Amino acid sequence: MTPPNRDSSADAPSYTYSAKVVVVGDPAVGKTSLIVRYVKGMYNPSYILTLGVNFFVQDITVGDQKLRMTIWDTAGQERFGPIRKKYYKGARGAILVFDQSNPESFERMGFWIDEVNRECGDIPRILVGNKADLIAIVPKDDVQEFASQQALTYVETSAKTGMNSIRPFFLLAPSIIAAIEDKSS
Ligand SMILES: Nc1nc2c(ncn2[C@@H]2O[C@H](COP(=O)(O)OP(=O)(O)OP(=O)(O)O)[C@@H](O)[C@H]2O)c(=O)[nH]1
Ligand SMILES: [Mg+2]
Repeated sequence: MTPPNRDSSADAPSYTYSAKVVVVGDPAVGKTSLIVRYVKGMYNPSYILTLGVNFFVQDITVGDQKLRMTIWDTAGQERFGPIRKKYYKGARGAILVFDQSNPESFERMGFWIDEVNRECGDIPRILVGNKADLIAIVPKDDVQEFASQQALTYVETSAKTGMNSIRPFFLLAPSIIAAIEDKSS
């Protein structure tokens, strides 16, 4: 039997699996910037808030498999909540982003985890502390404790400098593939 999400057509063998990934977190934490840095290698210092949702497509090679990630860049602003919820459907991975220089964005992580749990269930996820180029105000010990409580892998990134900007996606990909293969066996 062909597993779900495995591309079995003869003329489209360019990837092994495809999966939707959602990137969530408070407004202005750098969700769009991280994705654009990863997918396009670019950085824009001005804040252009995301209206509703955008998506990007990126292939990731993991061993001898290729995962086509459709990365859904959601809007952190409260007023887009109802729109955002529609776009969680079918997501197989989540990247949870806060801004290390903005404690409130870290305190709100519980809200984002609850929303992902409610809308997507138990999908693989990664915790990202962005803006590592700025002075970190969120205590690193608090982040480590939260990550271990929630069983989350934690990555510090800077979309501005490019530091670790591909890591969240590369760390997530093997877990997504494992989850797809697990479900199809
Ligand atoms: N110093 C610094 N600034 C950053 C970094 N990443 C993003 N920014 C800036 O932070 C602001 C907000 O970034 P966005 O990527 O638009 O934030 P967002 O999370 O997508 O915001 P919403 O779409 O409203 O949810 C912009 O001015 C970015 O240039 C970073 O790593 N370091
Ligand atoms: Mg955005």
